[in-house]
Amino acid sequence: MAVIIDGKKVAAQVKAELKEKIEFLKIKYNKVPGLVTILVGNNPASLSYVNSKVKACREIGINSVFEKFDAAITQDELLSIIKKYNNDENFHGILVQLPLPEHLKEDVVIESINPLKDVDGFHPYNVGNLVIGKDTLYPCTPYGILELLFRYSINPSGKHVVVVGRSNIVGKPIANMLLQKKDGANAVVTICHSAAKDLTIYTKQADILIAAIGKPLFIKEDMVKEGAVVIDVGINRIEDNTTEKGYRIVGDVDFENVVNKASFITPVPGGVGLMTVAMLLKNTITAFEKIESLKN
Ligand code: BQF
Repeated sequence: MAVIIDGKKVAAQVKAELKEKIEFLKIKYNKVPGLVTILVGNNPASLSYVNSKVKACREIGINSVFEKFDAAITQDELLSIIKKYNNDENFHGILVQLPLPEHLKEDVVIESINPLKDVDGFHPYNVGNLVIGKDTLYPCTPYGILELLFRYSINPSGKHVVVVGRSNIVGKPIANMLLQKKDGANAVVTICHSAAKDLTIYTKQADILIAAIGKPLFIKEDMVKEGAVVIDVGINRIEDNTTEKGYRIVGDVDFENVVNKASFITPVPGGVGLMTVAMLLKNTITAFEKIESLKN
């Protein structure tokens, strides 16, 4: 039976530390970090993510503003809102909740954010810095995975990490972060994805398996090496008539069976997702400190 990694506990711990840090920053700078979260449209999942981010900010003392726009907002209108916040000294983080409606160009919108305020770490400037191993604003979900490993004393150095999935939000950045010759990283990394003829060939070799493929319960027991660390990044809705809502959320890993084979495993919900939000708070504080330090 694996140790079940408690994302709720670790996220609460991180948030408590960040709250103290903000108390200190308040004394040092006589101001607090500010984050604006921009939501376009009415996607219910996005709305619930944004609400939990705003709530988490307020819990720890980040000044949080929520800007909600109709799905019909034009690209130019959205860009001018971002420009306003790029130039507003009270805001150190700008988060545009993804996905955006079809008519808005995600890449153009992301590139319009001041890279110093890009708390999602999606701007090509920050992506480039991540790849070459410079300190930067890291994408929140991969950053949260590294934090979970660290807090459970799981040292990736010299281990074989297999990442299943190649998204710009999870797969590519986590692979690059774990590859760096740094404390908390220094792994041998394989990235594989849905086009593989037989994914099991790869997944079976993982000391640390990161599932970010977006398919419910895809990683089965026979795809996992005995004693592997299994990190489940998936958030999938599957039909379940026994629940009130008619669905439930499951990960990319067949938890019920894989739990018997792994040494550590993250649950869904209650695993990586909560760390995503905690690391957004951390990035907002990092952006604040960087921006303030540039003023001297
Ligand atoms: C949990 C996200 C896909 C697309 C856009 C806790 C979150 C999720 C799950 C959360 C996510 C996923 C977020 C749990 C933010 C993570 O207990 O399992 C928290 O709020 N997330 C997002 O903002 O945009 C997404 C996934």
